[in-house]
Amino acid sequence: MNLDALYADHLQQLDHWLADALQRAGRAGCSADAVVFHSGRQLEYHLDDRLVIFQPNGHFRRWAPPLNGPEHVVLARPGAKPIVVRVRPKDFWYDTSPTPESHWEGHVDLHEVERFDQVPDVLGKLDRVAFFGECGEAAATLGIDASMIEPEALLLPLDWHRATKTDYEVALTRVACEAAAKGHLDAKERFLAGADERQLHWGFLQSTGHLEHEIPYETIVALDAKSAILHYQFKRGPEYGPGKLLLLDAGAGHCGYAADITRTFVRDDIHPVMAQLRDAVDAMERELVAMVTPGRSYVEIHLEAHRQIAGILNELGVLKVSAEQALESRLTRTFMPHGVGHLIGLQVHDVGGHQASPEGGEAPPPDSHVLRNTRTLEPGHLVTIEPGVYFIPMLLEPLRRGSDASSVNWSLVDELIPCGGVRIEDNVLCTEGEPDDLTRCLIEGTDGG
Ligand SMILES: [Mn+2]
Repeated sequence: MNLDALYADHLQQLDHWLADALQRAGRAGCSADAVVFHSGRQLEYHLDDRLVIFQPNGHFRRWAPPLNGPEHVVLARPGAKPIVVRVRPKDFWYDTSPTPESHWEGHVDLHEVERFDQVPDVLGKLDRVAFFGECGEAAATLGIDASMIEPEALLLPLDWHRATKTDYEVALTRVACEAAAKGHLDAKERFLAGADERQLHWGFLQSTGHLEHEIPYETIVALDAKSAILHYQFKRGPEYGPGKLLLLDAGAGHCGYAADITRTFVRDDIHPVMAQLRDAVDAMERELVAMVTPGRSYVEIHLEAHRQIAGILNELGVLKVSAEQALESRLTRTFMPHGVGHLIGLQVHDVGGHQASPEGGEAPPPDSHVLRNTRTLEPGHLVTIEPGVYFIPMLLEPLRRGSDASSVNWSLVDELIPCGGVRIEDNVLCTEGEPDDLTRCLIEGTDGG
């Protein structure tokens, strides 16, 4: 993998997308020739001198993914080499020593200053330049008018283009996926050996080689019934366990790019229907992954998940009505109340998923479904596919009391509620041909078995 060459191609592609975005913005009445991307400003906790964990914003990071830290800027102008100003303060409290030479540095016009107020000395006067970043003060220091901070006419096309990953971005994502997959493999062993949720979390960090603040999102480590809480945020210690089922939704990161993997593992003494459900969701997920092909609406994959879940719940005897009737009565929404997945990249839930076009326009999911991505798939789109089936008391209760109550086998449901739920999630690249599942092969070997 030659990151140096991939980065050079990446910059060319970003240049092309930036030119396109500036043209669209121009047609919408926003005249800019260039953009300054600011990584962000360091925050401290209120009335405290402790630093909030810093994360550069995605639009900045796309230009120089290995460059982390506050106050750095990229000045990007179509057709010109990007100018990067790295702000490296003189400091004896924190380590600001030079970073090792990296593959990207030779491809940009790189400058270094000690303070942000020296950045204008490098960039000069900035006319018709837009500013991207959350810090209006920084824009003012650069002499950029507030009206040019993230103008929507420019933000929307740049968000739109974020969905398509360059080969360089895919290469960085693969590194994140390898770390995350290792974490899942190790977690399976620890779970079967009886680890509790805290031990599973610590083990995951250790096997990915990540510190707590380096993972792209809070791990979801849920034993048994807690696996039916979609974003279960706590971790129980020895007071609970060993569990019979583990739902682990946990990822890793590399240069800002996220991997987002979910696996559900069961022990032999789990309720046999839950074990069958796990295998059925796993098989369904493979079929949904195969649907990640260019020209297909992502919504179609979501609706297919509901069709398949209706069939699975009927076959397992959870529902007493046909799959068709279950869909008709919207019963599957009780069991999969979330979307089938989302765009992924520099943000775990990446931007632009609900845009109808590069210029914007809302493309909401149909029929009040919850779904973070409604785009038509294109080669380069990187998405998650993550169907799930859960027994969530809060959602089951209205069904139990409602007019469709007789459609459900409640004695079986009551046996399954303590088991929680199942989710299987992989990260999938849409290509010109077959979809490229970046994660399943890492967890299960190339045979997929
Ligand atoms: Mn996800």
